[in-house]
Parts: sequence; C-alpha cells; structure tokens
Amino acid sequence: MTIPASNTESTGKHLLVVQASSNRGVAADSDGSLIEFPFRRRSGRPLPGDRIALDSAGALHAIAPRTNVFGRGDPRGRLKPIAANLDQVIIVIAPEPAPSRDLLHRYLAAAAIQGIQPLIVVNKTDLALPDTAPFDELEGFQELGYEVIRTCCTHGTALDCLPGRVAGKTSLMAGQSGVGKSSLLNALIPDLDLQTGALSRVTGKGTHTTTTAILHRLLDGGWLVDTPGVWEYGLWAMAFETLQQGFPEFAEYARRCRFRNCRHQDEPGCAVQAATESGDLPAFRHQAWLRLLAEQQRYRPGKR
Ligand SMILES: Nc1nc2c(ncn2[C@@H]2O[C@H](COP(=O)(O)OP(=O)(O)OP(=O)(O)O)[C@@H](O)[C@H]2O)c(=O)[nH]1
Ligand SMILES: [Mg+2]
Ligand SMILES: [Zn+2]
Repeated sequence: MTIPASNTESTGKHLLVVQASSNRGVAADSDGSLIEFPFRRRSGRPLPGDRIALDSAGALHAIAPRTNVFGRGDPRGRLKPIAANLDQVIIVIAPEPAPSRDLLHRYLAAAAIQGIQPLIVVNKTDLALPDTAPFDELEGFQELGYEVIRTCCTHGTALDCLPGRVAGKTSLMAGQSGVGKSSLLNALIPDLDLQTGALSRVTGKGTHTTTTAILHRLLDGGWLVDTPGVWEYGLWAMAFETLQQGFPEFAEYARRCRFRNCRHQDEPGCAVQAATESGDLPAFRHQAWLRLLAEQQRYRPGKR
C-alpha cells in the first residue's frame, strides 16, 4: 500500500476503517483489535473500507488511494459515498418489501459505473416470487451475464452458495430496508453479536447504530459491509456517457451508432435500438435505459 507522504510522522501502522462518522472513525488492526481515531482537517475524511495510517498522536495521518467508491445519489443528485475499496456489491431483493420498477437497474448501473462486481441475491425464496419486474427479468439478467443467487433465511440451510461468494472478498450488502440484509449477515457471521458488541464498546454507542455503513469480519477471511436499508435507491447526476457505463452490454453496439453522442432514444442509425429490435439486446434493458436517462433530466432542467 502506498500512503501519500505528509509532514506528520506516521506510526507506520496500516489499518482498515470499519466505521466512520463526521469527525471520528474506528479502524481494525491486522490482529482484529479496534481503535477509535479522530480526523484532522488536512487528512481528509475516510470511508469504511479505506486503508489508513495514524500519526504518532493516534489521529488520522493519511488515506491510501482508493480502488473504487460505492455511493448513492441524494435528493439533489449529489453522490454520497458509502464505502471504498470493494470487491463486490451484493444487491439483495425480496418479494417483501417489493422493489420499485428500477431499483435493481439503478443498483446494477451504480456498481458497473464504479467498477465493482455486482451479485444479485433474491432472498425470502420461501415466499412466492411475483411474476412482475424485476422478478420476471432475472432470467434475462442471467443471460446477460449477471449472477443471480437465491437465498432464504427462515430455513437455515438455504443460503445456497453465498458463503463461497463472499469468502476472502470485501462485499457490500445493499438493498431496501427489510429485504433481509442483516439476517443474511447473521447467518454468514456466527459471531456478529460479539463484533457489534466490541464496536459499541469502542465507540461508546449502543449496538443498534446502523445509520452508517459498518464492516464486519468474516471468520474465514474477507469483510461484509452492512449498510442502513433505504426505501428507494437513487443514482446521482451524471453525463449520459457515464450512465451508459452502467449498461455494459450496450458498449459493443453503441460504438456502431451513427452519432457518437447517440442516446439510443429515437436517433437514426442507432445500433442499440437495432439490437433491441432484433432481440440481441433484451427490450427490458433498453426500456430501463430510457427511464434512467429520463430520470437524469431532473438534475438538468432545460437540457436534453
Ligand atoms: N419469510 C422470510 N423472512 C425473512 C427472510 N430473511 C429475513 N426475513 C425477515 O425479514 C425481516 C427483515 O429482515 P432484516 O434482516 O432485518 O432486513 P434488513 O434488510 O437488514 O433491513 P434494514 O436493516 O432495515 O435495512 C425480518 O423480520 C426477518 O426475519 C427470509 O428468507 N424469509
Ligand atoms: Mg439491517
Ligand atoms: Zn444509439
């Protein structure tokens, strides 16, 4: 790891941030012990998942360059970062609470734009899955190469292959409030209560402070980031070229569109529309593209 040079002397100890508030954080040592540390104005604000060094006074000294950041849009279209340096975003959906039309498309776009591998987890498979979107699109997603696995927390054995998918990686659990993220975490990490107990002793706060993202250590290596549930997940204001990175399967067609800045709406010579009409691209993805593109208008009044 390269930590940028600074005038302040570093202790040389490299730590992993497991939780961060506006002015303090908690980091884990390589042996698992937790250390609370204050930020300094010049050292920046770390995110859970950041690799950091503390100075000799025990305050934040430097943050290592990030490989990626996962975040969400706030109501004004600004990107609010949630966690850094992730290998995987686990997008949990369930029949209850039913996801909105585009929740999964937005999460998948955010992961692709930020260069993080997505994994779709359909939880609560003991309940009947509705034949509406996104459940009727899951096969289509799989054909496009997205990984979909099914889990059930009410039957302890029904975690399927999830343990193998998280081992050794840093994965973030994303999804609506109530889909079962914490239940999955509890099933994957038998000593989760001990971990959250240790964390609350360090911070002096109760165990139910899941208003921020928290990293939990997997027993066999790797980390799981629990995030506070959201009711709706929104993207942030971005250029349409960036949004297109969120639809990676469009790329090979988009470069053949007549216009370089083609938005694949109704332009002549659009290869993405042609591929959709011929069935090479599934219609549900092109329709989602058009809706997410339209959503972006709210951040750009008057612009097309
Ligand atoms: N039927 C059924 N219920 C489940 C399953 N998994 C979790 N639940 C229930 O769903 C409810 C919500 O589960 P949580 O794990 O708290 O959901 P969460 O995603 O962590 O919610 P937030 O913390 O609010 O974001 C609880 O009552 C769980 O018992 C499942 O596989 N099947
Ligand atoms: Mg939870
Ligand atoms: Zn086009």
